[in-house]
Amino acid sequence: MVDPQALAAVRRALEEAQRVAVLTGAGMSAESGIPTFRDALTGLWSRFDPEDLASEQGFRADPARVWDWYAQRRDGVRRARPNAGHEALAAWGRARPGRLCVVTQNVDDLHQRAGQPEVVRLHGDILADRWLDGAACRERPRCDAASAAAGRPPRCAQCGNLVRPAVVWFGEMLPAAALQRAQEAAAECQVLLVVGTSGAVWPAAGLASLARRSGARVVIVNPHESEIDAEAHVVLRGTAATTLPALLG
Ligand code: BV8
Repeated sequence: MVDPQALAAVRRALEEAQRVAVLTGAGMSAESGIPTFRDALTGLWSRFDPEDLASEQGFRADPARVWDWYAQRRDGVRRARPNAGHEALAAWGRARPGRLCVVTQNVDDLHQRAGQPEVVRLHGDILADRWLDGAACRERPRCDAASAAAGRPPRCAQCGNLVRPAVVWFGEMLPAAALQRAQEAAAECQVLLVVGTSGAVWPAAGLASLARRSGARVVIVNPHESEIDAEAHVVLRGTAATTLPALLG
């Protein structure tokens, strides 16, 4: 149960803040039925290491296995609905134009489907595809999606280039513009809400210490301990779908 005094104090800080930034992780979508990243590796995938499946090396080593893992996760995202936490964040952002920036590590589209005005995607979009090797074709038309031969994964019928999910894999650079916008939001906000992340993955996890060093109040919403709890002024031990409506409703 979240401490009512702490909740009231964070509510006040949010209302007084000129700018609020929110960093969300897989826990934000857990109550929408999307397994958290670590959970996604349990059960069927438990014998794999994230870096084996969510990396270019892992994909090149066994494209069908990685493609199937993403296909299963994509089905889950399409079946999922934004939860009360997504809705509360989106309503708060719509009511305060320009004051809230949501930075997400998640590759689902639930913040967007809830109508969140500004969402910065650090790790890409699981529902989108791109070519593994840029446009490898030498002849025209170069590797266009229409020419992709069906398969697990689809590939270019002309040059064999593979289709891959448009997500940021381990060992890959984050999109520069997204990371820069995220760092700006963390450095300029008066309150940073960190919701549903283990704080294990960098450089996203570093946004909490950047916000703190820049003078923001850092508030963590997570039912369990995370690797960045030490960066928080306040830790609310609750879930996204119950705590965010209480904070923002
Ligand atoms: C990079 C897309 C430059 C794919 C993902 C230091 C600096 C820079 C890099 C590194 C560094 N140290 C190590 C690295 C390398 C690496 C890294 O961080 N490794 C980790 C494992 C140590 N980082 C990278 O490779 C990044 N690239 O830095 O490029 C570079 C290049 C080469 C060499 C060096 C540097 C790229 C990282 C992006 C990887 N791609 N996603 C896909 O999804 O398939 S990350 C993936 O894992 C997810 O997107 C997510 O971001 C992350 C998992 O984190 P969480 O979201 O926190 O999820 P998790 O399951 O861990 O935790 C869930 C939390 O929710 C828990 O705390 C739980 O308690 C809580 N929870 C549960 N239920 C609820 C809840 N909370 C609220 N409500 C609930 N109901």
